Amino acid sequence: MSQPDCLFCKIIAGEIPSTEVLSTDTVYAFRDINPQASTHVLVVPKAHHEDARALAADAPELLADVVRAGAEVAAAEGIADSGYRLVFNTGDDAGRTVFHAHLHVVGGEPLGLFGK
Ligand code: DGP
Repeated sequence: MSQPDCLFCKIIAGEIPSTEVLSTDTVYAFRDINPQASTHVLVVPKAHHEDARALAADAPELLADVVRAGAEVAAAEGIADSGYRLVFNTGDDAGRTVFHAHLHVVGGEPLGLFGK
């Protein structure tokens, strides 16, 4: 269930290189190309779903796998106790740029409040 023109489907397939952090049967985690903190990892479902809203509606078990993997990534990165942020940017106002659901795992340093 991949989409031929989807950047993250190509990363999952290994057609575009990435730095792997975690891979399971259902999810893949890799380092963000433009990190916003010392730890910035993206967790994506291997099956294509456009965004978090579609993932929640169509495959809630897979959404749970993604969030669980986010926590595993935080533990593996050594930031589980210091704290981290899990973010799904969904829709234009959130600045979403890639149309394959992805969870940002951000941390490793104090994070500012976000909004505008
Ligand atoms: P968003 O704004 O939520 O759609 O975030 C998309 C993220 O994807 C952004 O933080 C940068 C990252 N990204 C875009 N292209 C690539 C790429 O080719 N490789 C990697 N590793 N990350 C990418």
